[in-house]
Amino acid sequence: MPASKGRAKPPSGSKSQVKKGKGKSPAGGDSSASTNRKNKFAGDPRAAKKTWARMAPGVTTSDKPKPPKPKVPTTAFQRLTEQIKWVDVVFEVLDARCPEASRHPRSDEIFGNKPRVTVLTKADLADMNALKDWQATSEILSLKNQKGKDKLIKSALAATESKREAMARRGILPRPMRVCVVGMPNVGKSSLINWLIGIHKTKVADKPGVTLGNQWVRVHPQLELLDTPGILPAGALSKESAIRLALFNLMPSGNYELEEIARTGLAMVHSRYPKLIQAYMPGAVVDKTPVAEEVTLESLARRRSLIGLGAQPDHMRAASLFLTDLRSGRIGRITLN
Ligand SMILES: Nc1nc2c(ncn2[C@@H]2O[C@H](COP(=O)(O)OP(=O)(O)OP(=O)(O)O)[C@@H](O)[C@H]2O)c(=O)[nH]1
Ligand SMILES: [Mg+2]
Repeated sequence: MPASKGRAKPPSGSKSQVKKGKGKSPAGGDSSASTNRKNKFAGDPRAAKKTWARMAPGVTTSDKPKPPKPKVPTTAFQRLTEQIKWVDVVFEVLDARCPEASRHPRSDEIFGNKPRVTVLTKADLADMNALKDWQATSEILSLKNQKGKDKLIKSALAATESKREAMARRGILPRPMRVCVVGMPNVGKSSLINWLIGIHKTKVADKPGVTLGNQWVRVHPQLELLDTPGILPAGALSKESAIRLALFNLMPSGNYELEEIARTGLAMVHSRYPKLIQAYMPGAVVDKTPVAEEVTLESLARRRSLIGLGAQPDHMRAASLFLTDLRSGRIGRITLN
């Protein structure tokens, strides 16, 4: 029937009214209402302002008191300083191949008066003669063997002794002391925790930036360790420190130019450890200063038959090889202070 067919169809005029949605939606649903409000403000920002003023009588949008901003630490540095307030002692982990460079330039400010135990890892890769000044003030460890565990635990307990005594005096029930493990990326913070407990509880890999969040691990009835992400104070580093961190893989590879770092590193190692370079590149001239002509990435590439396009020595592959050999200890035990 033509008449009923006509009624069933919504009239074209009414359809366009619903779409424009000036008033309440026919169904009164939330989504339509919010759509209508949005539409109302879309063309005229003053309309929205007026509505706010109506909602809070006597208050204009400009006078409306802003809620105080919560003091949430935003930078890694702020998060760390905040965290350290809540622990009893800090393990400051440094790399024994470059202890000075791997210490945070603002470490005294970060740690304040908090008891601190300084731990140098990777002793098996480092030159112990160059670490004489560190022996009295730090624990120098190789996590590749079991030596030094008891001594480290004792140092941590000794550093918290006064705290434990103060708690006992005030009648507070004894609890494990909290230790925050802090250091630059890839120095061996997570490995240190695993080494202490003898199992792989925390994630470890030979690249900077593996630990992304905090993790508590009980390593002794009286000690709980907090594994933390490595902190790289990129803006505050001296050029000398940055070079050492790059050489020993303590900063992300995107932060430096591989070939340039390898070239600088080869010259540094050559001038400080000429005998090691003589063994690494037999026959290379090692007694010229400042840097012997022969000890270059080019000659290393030739010696190792790293030949690239146009039968030319491949400097990039030589740079990569040198860094791998330096970091793994294949060249020898090296410390660049
Ligand atoms: N040879 C040697 N390697 C070590 C030693 N300590 C740690 N490593 C190695 O160093 C690398 C980095 O160790 P991690 O424990 O992941 O370092 P991290 O400080 O936790 O690193 P991020 O979580 O990235 O900050 C791993 O390949 C470890 O095996 C050590 O004493 N000797
Ligand atoms: Mg880690």
